[in-house]
Amino acid sequence: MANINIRVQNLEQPIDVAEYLFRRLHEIGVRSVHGLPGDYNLLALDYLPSCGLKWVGSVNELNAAYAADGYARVKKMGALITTFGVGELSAINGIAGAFSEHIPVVHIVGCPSTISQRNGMLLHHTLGNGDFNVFANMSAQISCEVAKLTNPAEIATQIDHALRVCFIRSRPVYIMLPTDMVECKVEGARLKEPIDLSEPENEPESEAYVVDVVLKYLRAAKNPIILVDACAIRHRVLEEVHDLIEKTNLPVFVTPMGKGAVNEEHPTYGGVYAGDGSHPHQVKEIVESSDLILTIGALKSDFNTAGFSYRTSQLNTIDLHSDHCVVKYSTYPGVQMRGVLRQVIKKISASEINVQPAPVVENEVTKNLDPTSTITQAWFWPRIGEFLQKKDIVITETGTANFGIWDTKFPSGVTALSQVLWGSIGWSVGACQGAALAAADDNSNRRTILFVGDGSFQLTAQELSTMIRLKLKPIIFVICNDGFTIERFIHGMEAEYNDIANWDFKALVDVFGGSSTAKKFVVKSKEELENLLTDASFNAAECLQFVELYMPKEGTAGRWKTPAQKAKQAGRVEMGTALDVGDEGIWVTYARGMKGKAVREFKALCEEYGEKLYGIKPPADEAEAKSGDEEEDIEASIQRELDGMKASQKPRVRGVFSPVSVGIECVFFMKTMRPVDPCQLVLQICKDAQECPGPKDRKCKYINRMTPVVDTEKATEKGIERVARKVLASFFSLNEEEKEAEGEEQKPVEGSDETEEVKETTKAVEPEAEEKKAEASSAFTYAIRHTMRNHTILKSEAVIKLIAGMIKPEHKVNLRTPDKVILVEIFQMFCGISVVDGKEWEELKRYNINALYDMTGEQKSGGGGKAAKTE
Ligand SMILES: Cc1ncc(C[n+]2csc(CCOP(=O)(O)OP(=O)(O)O)c2C)c(N)n1
Ligand SMILES: [Mg+2]
Repeated sequence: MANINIRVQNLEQPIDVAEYLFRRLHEIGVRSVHGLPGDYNLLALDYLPSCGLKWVGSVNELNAAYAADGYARVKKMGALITTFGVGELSAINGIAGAFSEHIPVVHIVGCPSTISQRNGMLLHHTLGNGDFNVFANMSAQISCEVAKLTNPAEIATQIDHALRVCFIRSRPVYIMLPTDMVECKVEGARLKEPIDLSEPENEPESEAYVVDVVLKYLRAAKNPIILVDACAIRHRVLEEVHDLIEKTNLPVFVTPMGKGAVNEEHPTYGGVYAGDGSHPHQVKEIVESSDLILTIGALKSDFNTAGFSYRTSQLNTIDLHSDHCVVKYSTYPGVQMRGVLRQVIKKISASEINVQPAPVVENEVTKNLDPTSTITQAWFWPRIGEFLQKKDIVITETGTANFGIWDTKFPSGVTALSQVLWGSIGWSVGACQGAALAAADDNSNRRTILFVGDGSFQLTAQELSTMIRLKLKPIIFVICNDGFTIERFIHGMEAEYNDIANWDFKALVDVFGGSSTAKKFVVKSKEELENLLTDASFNAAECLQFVELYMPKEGTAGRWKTPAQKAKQAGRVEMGTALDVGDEGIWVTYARGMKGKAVREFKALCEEYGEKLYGIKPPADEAEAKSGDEEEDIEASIQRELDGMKASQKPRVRGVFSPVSVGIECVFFMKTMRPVDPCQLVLQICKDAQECPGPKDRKCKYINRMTPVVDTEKATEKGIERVARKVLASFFSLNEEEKEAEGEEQKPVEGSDETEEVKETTKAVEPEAEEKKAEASSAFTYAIRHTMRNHTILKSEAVIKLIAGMIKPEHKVNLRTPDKVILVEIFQMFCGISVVDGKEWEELKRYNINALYDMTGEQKSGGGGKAAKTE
């Protein structure tokens, strides 16, 4: 004590620790502090009002942490006070989210006195083991600074340092405030000096060097672009970003986490780049073909890149970060983006660089309008773009909302909040409270608009109570779609675990005390939504407005899929790697270099015909992928959805079509399962292709020839004989035993297939031989068409001989107009066989769908015309 008194006497202007801390927070811009009281923090809370801080009594610590996060995203910083152990651990998910997402939140934990700690007392809210550091140690992992305020002589410095680090690194800090330190004196005179939140300047030479390199590449590039990401927002370089855009006129794109970073009304704004999930769709091509992508504050997480579907090269990329820069493959540690950007802006002029136009971005409301009254995701998000006003604060929750918002073009000045990286559902409700409060604390009339899924809302619904209590006026859209739609798309479309309890959501407004102050709406159709969105008083947002908004459980009338999901499917082709004895299916050749697209389009085609011919409902998630096709006609998609609903009663058949990669270019095998008959399937696909009226009606673009096989065996003599015997038996009279073909020559015909490895030969017949067998003229004539890929053991001739030798001589070989064609596909050690109608096979361009689509009308109707292109 004596020590402390001596120390206090030396203080110019002694003030209490709590006051010092809170006045610093106030100085930085914090006006409201979230949290819950507890006996370890009560004393500190008494200081809040006199320091100009409002206390937000939250409903629980998790919500409080989310709210502090939302608050910090709108103001400079957020603050949260919890109590030791029980309170702080409830907040930890929210703080982890802030750490992950680079949000400056100060977490102050009221904890037992230093004396109790020193004596290891058995106190409430401890683990009973005398360890008072255990929770701080947990938080250390998710904080960029841990300040344990135990020595008054150091506390003021500790506080200033923690707050500075919090701001500069834009991440949470953890401050442990023991009860006996709250009233300890620290030097208040320090408060005369503003807290130093200035970023350290770059070392001038390194900065100048990086700037030179950046300028050199910018000037040399043919089609440079700017890509703005989350850390540009978090590390506060948006002013520089806008100056750069103004100065250069370069096309500028944002990532999903960068949404709201740039003025989307700026003429050079080109949309959202998220790899395969980009919007508008041209963005992908523009960004990926750019020879210089200047990324600012990149955060390339899975959802932010639509499942890592970026196809950009580091060789064409300059990455500017808050603490380093990367130019192509050279990293410059310690060089921060702000300094570099300022210099580049100063030194560059638009006339020195090549500026390509950016695509026009619009809210595509009309394009996504369909004739139903259902509110579809595809229509909703662009429509919201028209509803939004300048400077609105828009919060979207993990779920369909977070993806849907990619399609919303913002008016200028919109701040967008989302938790794309951490993705803890329920966050948005707390964040909405914090964001709305931040706007109110700024005395601004910015509207705060929340889009949250019904599932997520259930996690943190009580925060509505705080919003009502604080008289905040957010507009809350709860997207009611019977549960976890986004999860359904990932897995378990109909699974019980993706269902939720059926709440009367709007009734919560009354439950939480808003019956006289808040408005409630239920919106189930486009018309109702239109009426609401165009209602002047709704737009004025003068009180809390709660909208129950109904959308279909499966997303929409089959037309919408999250961009990330689309991207995931576009990028991923799940292929088996093994063929097996007994396999049935279709060998498919495709255009070189188009494997992914070819496999996807063929799978979709198979599923379409699987449904049409055999009533097989495609696996739910993949059915959706197909329905996400933008070109699909709306009525057809609605019809399919209705059919799907009817068919959902029937047991689902999964995996009827599974592509197998065989490791060689231009060919794969599509395994099929009963009841699918590969021959019938291919025949129908080809017949339809033959009827196809024009190029825009083509069902596929990358597929060439399809060869059905109805059984597979080992490609040994014995194996081939076994499979041939099984397959041929229904068409031909077969010799009892393996016999050599009589006097028939084999000769190669018509060159090779697309792959170099392929040798294709057809059995040819001498006219005399034909005559000799004339007595069996009523029996099918045949030809053998075989393809060998990566097989070195058997020779073509031997295979032909083997098969032909099994067929009784009454069946004549006929190369030109065979009744039946025996198709033999040998790949490595497997041999697959089928028998198809010779005339149809020829007419259908030997099942080359590409050739069929290329046929002229005349050719289709059997006329001469120019020869159709074959493989
Ligand atoms: C705390 C937490 N628990 C679980 C999840 C897994 N999860 C991610 S999205 C989601 C469903 C969201 O459903 P909803 O809010 O109804 O949105 P919808 O997709 O239906 O629009 C779930 C359960 C999560 N991200 N965070
Ligand atoms: Mg939902």
